[in-house]
Amino acid sequence: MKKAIITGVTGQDGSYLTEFLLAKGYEVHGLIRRHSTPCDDRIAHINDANFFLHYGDLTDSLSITNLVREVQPDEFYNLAAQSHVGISFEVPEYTAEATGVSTIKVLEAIRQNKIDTKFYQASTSELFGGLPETAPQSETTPFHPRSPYAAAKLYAYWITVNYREAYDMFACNGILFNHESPRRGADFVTRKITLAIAKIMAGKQDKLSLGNLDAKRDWGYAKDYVEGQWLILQQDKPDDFVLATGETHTVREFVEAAFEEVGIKIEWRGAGAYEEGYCAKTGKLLVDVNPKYFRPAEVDLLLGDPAKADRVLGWKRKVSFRELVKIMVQADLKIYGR
Ligand code: NAP
Ligand code: F7E
Repeated sequence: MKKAIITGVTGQDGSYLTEFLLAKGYEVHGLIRRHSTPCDDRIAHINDANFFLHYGDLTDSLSITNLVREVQPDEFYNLAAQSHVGISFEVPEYTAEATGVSTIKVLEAIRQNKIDTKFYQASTSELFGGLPETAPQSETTPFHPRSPYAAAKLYAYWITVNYREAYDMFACNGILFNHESPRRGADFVTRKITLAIAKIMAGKQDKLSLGNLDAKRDWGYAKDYVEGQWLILQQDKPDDFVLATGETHTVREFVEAAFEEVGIKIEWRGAGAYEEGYCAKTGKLLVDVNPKYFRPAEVDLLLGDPAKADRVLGWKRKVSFRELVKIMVQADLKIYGR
């Protein structure tokens, strides 16, 4: 039986990856932080004798060292991070520690304890910075981080490559474009939109306030992406891979598609900070822009080129943009009783 450690096990990807690996017959060990109130909603339903949780924190090298010594994993998935780009501008130093420097703690724990494990680092399309002239972005596109989050992930990316080259470790980066699901955190734009629609339909919210509607993202379904994470570690040679859909949409398009799921056509009026979205049928104001959601520096256009993942891993996204929107809207409508 193969053993895997997952940091970030309570997160969106960690929870899907746990289910995926357990279904493949792995013994799964998750690193979990202590909270004053339980924060394990995404994994609370997993009742499996091969699933173990260990208290610790990625900023604490002792908990990482103890964990790898105890478990002696075959595979290590480093998914934990302060993962919110906007919030990284408000907590830049903590983000550097939790999202960047922590990766060296894991790599050193593996190296110093001579653990023979394959290592996966959760790298990100944010590394590219989204300058329009760089699209579509692939493994060879130059990096240009545009946030404290992306700068921290840049360190984590390169230290992973460095340990592969310096110590011959099986260390890989998955450079993943945005992937979403009903388990997406409520403060990421897709889930914020689908939750708001469910609440508006239930009469519990009047309108949805957003930031930059023009930002373009390559949005896929998280379940497809955790399979890609696993595939990256099943190769004979360690390498870095982009996982993306190869399709991009604006935030505005996501809003339109999500409202269409509940039979509402959005009519836009105004521009920039004064843009508003109205129900075409009733004239009710449903969407507006609040500049407090603008970021000090924006990533304008992410569009991934997943050709290498297709060629080498045989990986392709399965769920389309419209299917993703439908899955998320339906799941949130259900939460609010519809
Ligand atoms: P997420 O839902 O925000 O989950 C983050 C996880 O990290 C949570 O389990 C969180 O634990 C944990 N964590 C945060 N700080 C920690 C610390 N100091 N010690 C231990 N655990 C800590 O993120 P996600 O969407 O699943 O993404 C997984 C990884 O992929 C992240 O590294 C993210 O940056 C990266 N990524 C995500 C995407 C995407 O579109 N989803 C794309 C590219 C890369 P708590 O529950 O205790 O807060
Ligand atoms: O923003 C715009 C915002 O926060 C997407 C993380 O998983 O993917 C994620 O980072 C876009 C941005 O995700 C709101 O300005 C407009 O342009 O959903 P997001 P993100 O920043 O792309 C990458 C790949 C990661 O690695 C990260 O960990 O939407 N936007 N209005 C808004 N964004 C938010 N959050 N809230 C708004 O109201």
